[in-house]
Amino acid sequence: MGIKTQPVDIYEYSSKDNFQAYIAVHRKPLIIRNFDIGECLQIWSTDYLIEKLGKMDVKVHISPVGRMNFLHKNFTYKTMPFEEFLSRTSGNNRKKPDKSGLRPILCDNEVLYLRAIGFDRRGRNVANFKHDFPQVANDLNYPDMFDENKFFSSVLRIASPGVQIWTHYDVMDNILIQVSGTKRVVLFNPNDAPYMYLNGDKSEVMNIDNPDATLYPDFYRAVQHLCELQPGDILYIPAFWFHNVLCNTFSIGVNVFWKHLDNEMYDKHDVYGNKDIIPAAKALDHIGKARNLLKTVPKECRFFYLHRCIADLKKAIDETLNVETVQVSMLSEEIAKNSSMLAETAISLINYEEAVQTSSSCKETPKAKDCEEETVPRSDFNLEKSVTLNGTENNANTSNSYQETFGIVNNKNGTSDNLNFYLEKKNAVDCKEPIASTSKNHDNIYLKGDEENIQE
Ligand SMILES: O=C(O)CCC(=O)C(=O)O
Repeated sequence: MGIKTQPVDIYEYSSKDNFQAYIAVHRKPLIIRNFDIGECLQIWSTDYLIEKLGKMDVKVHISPVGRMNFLHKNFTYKTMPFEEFLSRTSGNNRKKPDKSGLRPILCDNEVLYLRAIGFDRRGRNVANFKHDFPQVANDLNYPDMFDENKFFSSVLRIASPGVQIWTHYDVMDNILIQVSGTKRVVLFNPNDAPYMYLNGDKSEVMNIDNPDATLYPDFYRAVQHLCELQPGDILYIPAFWFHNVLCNTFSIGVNVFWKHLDNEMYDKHDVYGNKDIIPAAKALDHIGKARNLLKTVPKECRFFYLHRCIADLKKAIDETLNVETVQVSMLSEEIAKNSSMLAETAISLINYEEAVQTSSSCKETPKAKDCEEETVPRSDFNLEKSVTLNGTENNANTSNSYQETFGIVNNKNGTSDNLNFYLEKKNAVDCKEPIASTSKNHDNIYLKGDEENIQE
């Protein structure tokens, strides 16, 4: 199973209007190489920055390993003078105290990372590079790409070689301006969210180059949009695109966020540009509440109501896609991905673990009798109606087996290798292995439930 990659496109910047018109249609990452970002390219040496900013205090991440992990916090924060931070960062990997006499804080191979925060005394720490670092602010230019009243923040980022920032999304459009050093950026389309193993706005997959195929099999389905930023490059990162950044060298950059949606969409307390937009945050909260509420419902009707929730969400997807019924032959990749997202929601809603356990117990006990008692397939899974499914039916001629395999076919190659998910219904009487099993991971989901619906 290989990782799928695609290079990020180069974009010739000409004007704000052209850029805005382009991204309104395309909404994909772009690299701009034809813009002069200013004197910083030549003059931002460590000596220069220490001279200008040396006495300021900065709060930095320190970690014993390059691959920083926000979910399992393998780093700590420390406030230190900018001068000390820069000496430690640029002279990384020292085994002994360097010429400035600094000893490692955590370990010999520690890495440091500055993600500047604002110095606002009211606690609204939205970073504003021009305001927070006036001594060097005029050294940097960036293109006029958005209306001024849409500006949200600009963030100075300085990293030791080897720092890798976990895969996450932001809710605002932004540009990442590379001033010094090089970094690899890997981006993922928001439509690949079903494969990202999300925990809030972050992916649980830390090693994106060699993801654990047992823990994260679906991660291989995501396309990695790749680029390597050189000094002077500007990367446009559309809101909701996941990104993972690996600093190949000591690296200095600045990024600028702007509100591409209406102002009232954004959480007023968001200082990092990563709080989910207000209606979506509320919706997610409601889903969490729905899950908890339905835990209090007796089991025999819990599935019924969980499925009703799913049916409602499914309607929302249909409305969004503006399709009532989609023929397999017409199914676009995008729709397939959205449907897969729905499947993910569904799976979490129906108590995934229990479903999988039941599924494996069925496989391990292939005797009809055992399975009859233990497992009755979920048969009223409404997701199947969210798309017109590629179904094979095998019930009429066989006395005791009934199975449908539903899938979403990638229209591009027409194969079932790219099935995003599939569901199976199986007659409880016959617990043989599935007749067709094409999806590697999206498991045969059997739930305890009523048998009547099997005979559709
Ligand atoms: O370049 C970096 O240091 C990280 C950039 C990033 O994570 C972001 O733009 O959200």
